[in-house]
Amino acid sequence: MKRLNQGILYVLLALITVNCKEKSKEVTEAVSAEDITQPNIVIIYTDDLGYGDVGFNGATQIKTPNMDSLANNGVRFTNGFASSATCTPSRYALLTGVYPWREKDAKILPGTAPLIIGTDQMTVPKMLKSKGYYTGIVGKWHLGLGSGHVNWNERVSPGPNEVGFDYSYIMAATQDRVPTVYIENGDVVGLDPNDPIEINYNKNFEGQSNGVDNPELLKMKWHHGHNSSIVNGIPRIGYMKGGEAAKWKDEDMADHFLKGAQNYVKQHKSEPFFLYYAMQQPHVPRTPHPRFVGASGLGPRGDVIVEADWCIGEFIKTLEEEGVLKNTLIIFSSDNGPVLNDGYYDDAVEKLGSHTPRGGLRGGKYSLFEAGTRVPFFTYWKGTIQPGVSDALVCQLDILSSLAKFVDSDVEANDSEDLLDVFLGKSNNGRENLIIEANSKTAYKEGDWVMIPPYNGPEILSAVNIEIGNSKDFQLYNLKDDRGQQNNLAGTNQDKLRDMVIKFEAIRGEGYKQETQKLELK
Ligand code: NG6
Ligand code: CA
Repeated sequence: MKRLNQGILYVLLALITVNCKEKSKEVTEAVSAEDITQPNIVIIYTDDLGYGDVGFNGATQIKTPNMDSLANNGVRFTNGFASSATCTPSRYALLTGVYPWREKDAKILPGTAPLIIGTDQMTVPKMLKSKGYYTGIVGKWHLGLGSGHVNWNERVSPGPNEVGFDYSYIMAATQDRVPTVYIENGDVVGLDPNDPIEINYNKNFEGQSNGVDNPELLKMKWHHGHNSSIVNGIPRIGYMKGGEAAKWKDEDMADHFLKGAQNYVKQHKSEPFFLYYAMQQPHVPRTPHPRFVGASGLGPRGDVIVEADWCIGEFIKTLEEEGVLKNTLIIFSSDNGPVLNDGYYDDAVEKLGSHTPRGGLRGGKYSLFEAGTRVPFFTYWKGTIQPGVSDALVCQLDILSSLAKFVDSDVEANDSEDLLDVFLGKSNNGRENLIIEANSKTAYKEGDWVMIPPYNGPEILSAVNIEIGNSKDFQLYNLKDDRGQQNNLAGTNQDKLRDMVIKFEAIRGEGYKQETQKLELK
């Protein structure tokens, strides 16, 4: 009996030893494999850049050599989509992998809006963080901060750091909205405690100048909206008092965010990192650094696109100099389509010449037509991704699931599809369908077809002069023969229309009916 026990003990000991050896083998393997299989990930995201604004999609008047070089040496997507035709909903979908129409607050937010991503929600940075990545954002946030009333003079929270980012250096909302300050990990940068910040989106503070009563103080004139507090001679949306020392200088913003992105790479090059570099160009107010004034011949809108292209070139140089370019997957896109006059007189319309920000598509920012959501889109990974052009249907919504696959995470998401092979240029099997959103209204895309249900409201958003897609009738377009959406086939192709409506309703659910006028087919 004793002998038997001893025997069992020996067997057990032997098993434990083998097991331990295997474990330690696993660990060493994992560490060395990690070095190879955990490439850095960078998302470069522009603001209001149109499909046709870039050389790689055919622009000739605005020169974008740095973006072109990446796009032409990576996979350039001709059918790449933002989830929405405006900023907040697109960014919500990009980071959470959830369709923005599922979140009622995913609408263009004021600078005082609370955070709309739940701190318990899955996000791209949260998922990557769980796989050992250091995660950071530099640039535009516009997803709300705090949980109600924000005191800008204390740490502002929850924000990016509470939804997965280890590091954040952001502007709260947009360049045209107060507060006009940078916020690093929740703290306003350079704030003088003796000059506290107060923000109000409804009412000005006593004795403060504003865009309506003080035209003499303006160096940029407002066209519509944008007539509240004046900061740096530019009238903004919302009122702000105090915080003088912390206010950003608009012309330096591009350099400032670039430096932030470069420093982030330098500081984290020795660990797997994720960076969301959310650039502010060419959103209004367009304030190129003096180095870029006149660079495009198209006025400030063209100039800031040239400036953004330069920033991207400098950023890539940093990746190269720091020795991480070959180990970094880059995803480039824009949050929504183009707009010319978005509230300021800045010559965007007058100096447009023959440049076509829409690139032959219909509509623009705010629109359910193609130009609202079909945006510049490419992936680049030096030495790994084979150059190519893909017409697969891909959406920024898919980045979460695709990156989850990339880093071997078991995060599952409903709306976000794993298109990793498509993003890496190994497959052309994109999405079967996609729901796009503009101003809380939605449309359905499948293959070459797009179906827009009937919606109330003006056909043209007159202030910005963009066709937004409203019609009292169903619209059905076949983009293969009709890229510019000129021939509505709803009347003549009822079978296709019916099929599209049924599939749309199956995904969209009942909710959208509140937005539509009538959905009964004739
Ligand atoms: C609109 C602004 C527009 C822009 C947009 C947000 C007015 C009249 N217009 O409300 O200028 O700021 O919001 O753009 O105020 S986005 O790209 O961030 O969605
Ligand atoms: Ca935008």
